[in-house]
Amino acid sequence: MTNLPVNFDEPAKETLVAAAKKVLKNNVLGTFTKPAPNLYPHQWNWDAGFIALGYARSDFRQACAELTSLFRGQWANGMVPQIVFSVENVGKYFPGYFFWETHGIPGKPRNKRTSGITMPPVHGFILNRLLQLAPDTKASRPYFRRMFDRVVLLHQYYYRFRDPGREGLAFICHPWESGMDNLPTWEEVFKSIHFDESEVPPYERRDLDHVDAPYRPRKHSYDRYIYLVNRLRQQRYNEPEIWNNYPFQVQEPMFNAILNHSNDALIELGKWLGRDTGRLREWQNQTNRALNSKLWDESRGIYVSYDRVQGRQIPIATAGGLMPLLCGAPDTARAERLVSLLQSPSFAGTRENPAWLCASTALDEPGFDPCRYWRGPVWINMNWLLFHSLQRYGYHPLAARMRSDSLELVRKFGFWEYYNPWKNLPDGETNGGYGANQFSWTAALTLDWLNA
Ligand code: 2M8
Repeated sequence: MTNLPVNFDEPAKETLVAAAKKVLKNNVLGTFTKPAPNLYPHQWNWDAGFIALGYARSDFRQACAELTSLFRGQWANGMVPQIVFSVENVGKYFPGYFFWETHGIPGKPRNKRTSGITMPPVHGFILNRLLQLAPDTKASRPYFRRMFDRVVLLHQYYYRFRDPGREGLAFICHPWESGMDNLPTWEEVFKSIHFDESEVPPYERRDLDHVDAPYRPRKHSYDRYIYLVNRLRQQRYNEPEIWNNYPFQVQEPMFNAILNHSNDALIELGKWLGRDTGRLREWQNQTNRALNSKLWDESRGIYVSYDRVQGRQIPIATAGGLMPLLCGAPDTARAERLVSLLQSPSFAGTRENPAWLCASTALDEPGFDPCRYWRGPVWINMNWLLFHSLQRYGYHPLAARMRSDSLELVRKFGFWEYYNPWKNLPDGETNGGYGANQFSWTAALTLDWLNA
């Protein structure tokens, strides 16, 4: 593919590929790869999907192993957990396995230590991409057959347990389920969740041992994350009853766009495997319809979250609000509005103050912060998803910019977890990369973009 950043010649590409491979090599722990050396020492759900792509062309076995290993943590009801804990790294991350109190919950695999919530279901389309890159599709067929069944079971979980109104939209029950943990959107939801301090169990953060506080969530948010975990564990993760009395239930556009793009992919995979895809098609139609009828914000021209408990949209513009392009939900008129917003000062900045694509929270949102996790920084996995979204609608030059901005950031600053969206950094600052360094999905998606 053309359109590499300016001055990006072959030797530069080779250097970047070698460095990206080294990141994965240093983070691999046998059958899975941790997201980062110290901050995230276990296996994370959607990270596993992106990371698999980093191995797909050079080590197909490891690519497949990443998903196999994650799905070993799948619960009997189909839920695939946000974290599958590694026994060796006990005590190195908070909240660890014991805090979740999932031990003995019916349906959790007995021999796996997992958290009790889920994450954006990227697995369907990751699997489809792995199939396209498989060195020997015939030999890999049993793997794809097995994984297809597992991913369908996961989708069934969403439509059965997270969509009580049978609308076609799955709700998330914790900011961590969105993968975009610290969006200003969640602060808005938190405003209507009231509790006493005594309902937050004592806890000690570990993230601040590795990353400075201005780059991570504030205590106010963390207290609420922990309050919600406590509610879930007190109610023994007992679905669907638990949802009759639980304060955080949000239908978020990216989560559902990812789910539906995975439906697209499962339909293709199902055809290849000779499976019935009728139910997947129903889900696919229903979810696209519901994204458009319930989550579209006409005044701003973007998709937004819906708080099921308060019964209202949360009008905050985030990169996730552009993501329904991924699953083909918007018609051409809405797609045009999304794309013009993406190119407007809200995401692209101005001539005097230009921005790298794409800020996680829009640059003009009151809750925007260029350094704090998910409040504004650029994330490479979001850019990768937006790249494919834009390609789907034929916006090729803009897709190419999404890719070249990402590669330029990586090349300039290294394989960080997230990046300052402003091209002009404050005086005296030379590093625009934040959070964990040597971050796995940044390396993996760089490799995918470079076809390496
Ligand atoms: C971040 O989330 C974890 C909790 O799941 C954390 O902050 O401790 C998020 O960026 C999430 O999207 C990501 O999957 C995870 C591991 O990279 O880190």
